[in-house]
Amino acid sequence: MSSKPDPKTIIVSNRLPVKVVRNEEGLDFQPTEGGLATGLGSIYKSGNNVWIGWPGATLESKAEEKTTLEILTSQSMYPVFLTDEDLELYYEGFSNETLWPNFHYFNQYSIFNEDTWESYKQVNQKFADAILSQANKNDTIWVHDYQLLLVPALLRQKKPDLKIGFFLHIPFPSYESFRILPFRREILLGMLGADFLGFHTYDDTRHFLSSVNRLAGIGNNHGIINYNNRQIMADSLPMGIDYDKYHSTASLPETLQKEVEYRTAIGSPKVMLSIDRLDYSKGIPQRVKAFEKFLEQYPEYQQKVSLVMIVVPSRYQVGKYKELKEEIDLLVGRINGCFGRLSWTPVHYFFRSYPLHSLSAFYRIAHVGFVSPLRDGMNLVAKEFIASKLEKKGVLILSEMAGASKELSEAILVNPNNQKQMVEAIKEALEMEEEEQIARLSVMQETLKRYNIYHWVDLFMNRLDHVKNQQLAQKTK
Ligand code: GDG
Repeated sequence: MSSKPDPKTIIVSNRLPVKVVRNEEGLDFQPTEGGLATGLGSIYKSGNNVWIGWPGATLESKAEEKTTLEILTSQSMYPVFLTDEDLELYYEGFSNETLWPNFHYFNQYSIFNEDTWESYKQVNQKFADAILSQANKNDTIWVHDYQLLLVPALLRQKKPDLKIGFFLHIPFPSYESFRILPFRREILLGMLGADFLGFHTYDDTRHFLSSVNRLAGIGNNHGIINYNNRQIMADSLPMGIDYDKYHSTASLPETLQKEVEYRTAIGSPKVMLSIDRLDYSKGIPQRVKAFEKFLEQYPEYQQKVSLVMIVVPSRYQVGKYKELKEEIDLLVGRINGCFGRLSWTPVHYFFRSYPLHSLSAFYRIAHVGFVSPLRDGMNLVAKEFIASKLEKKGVLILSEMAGASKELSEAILVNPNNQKQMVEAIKEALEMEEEEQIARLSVMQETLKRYNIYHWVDLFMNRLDHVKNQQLAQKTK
């Protein structure tokens, strides 16, 4: 008698939650504990579940690939090996120079190129093949993000009954932006291979449904799409954070030690904080310019407040990112040169990343969290800042253009393009009474505690199950 294997869940993302690093002794495997890795950790590590993705480095020989495969499979991961050319064309090219700018409304930065599109299709096929090599009929597949938009349909073609979920971590743009893409229809049909499609916000879902309707001629009924005799659902599902982790890290001895160290070194009575990857969507120059204007307009705040700005290196091979770095360097130099004193640095700027307890110490010393992206799918930094405020004191300035603003309405909400409003928001934040700070933060903490990352994962899986059950019910009618 043949026994059927237990159904498993396969998580798929461009990057695995581990990074291969080459050192003198050979290959080293370091965990990359992002929000997604934490939230999905309990899933992929249990039973025979697996996480499929690129291990973060190109490998130089078959022997290196073999070692990587062995080590990763023993940790419930399965690698997709990419070549330097794949990375240049599929990742830096189509993903980050075509889709990323288009989805963030930076169409002037979008490059349309047949070669990068071909590579995107090929690499999506590579991912689909890797998944198919691991997937059985009753398995659940959860595909993540804009690098893998074609994967759901590639899987569906080969295994029509698979249960496939897809989550987009960045905004889905309005039809007017999306329709600019030359390969727009193929992309939509790729996504429609999924049974359930999740987005951070209601607007992202609405934009997706509108494009499906107008570009593929497929309508919907309150997010339910009927396509190829299959019921598909699209819905908004804002991603949460591991609230308890950020809350408890904020009281660790090493965090508190760093906090004292940073507070003393910065010296300024008040601290504003921003943390982002180097990215033009994050509105970093606009934020620095608003701070400059603030110091000019309200000189009484000079020597009283500093902006601590952490910019984490990212996608440095992509031309626009290099230009952005140069722009930020110049701006920070200008402000510090113009306003700085021996005893006071207006902008403390760090182009590097930090371990979690240092990040937590920065969240702790900040009176104001200054999160002002021009466009952001969600923005987890805003949520982590709130979760780290054990005494409930602190003010969040948050861009309306971040998905997080839909949940965190007690923040001071700003349009990052409106400099005057940003300047006034800084003043309001610095002058807010403690009682009001506590009232606002308490509400936001309650929201984030309840709608945490584990809740998000459960909700996603429940929705996916629900759609699949509806499909079965429809079939048996
Ligand atoms: C994409 C979407 C969406 C940052 N610096 C350090 C560090 N970080 C961590 C933060 C946070 C994460 O990186 C950044 O997350 P964001 O949400 O702010 O932004 P993206 O990287 O652009 O993420 C975004 C997200 O996907 C999830 O769906 O919210 O809109 O663009 O967790 O804490 N972590 C450490 N050291 C650092 O220096 N350890």
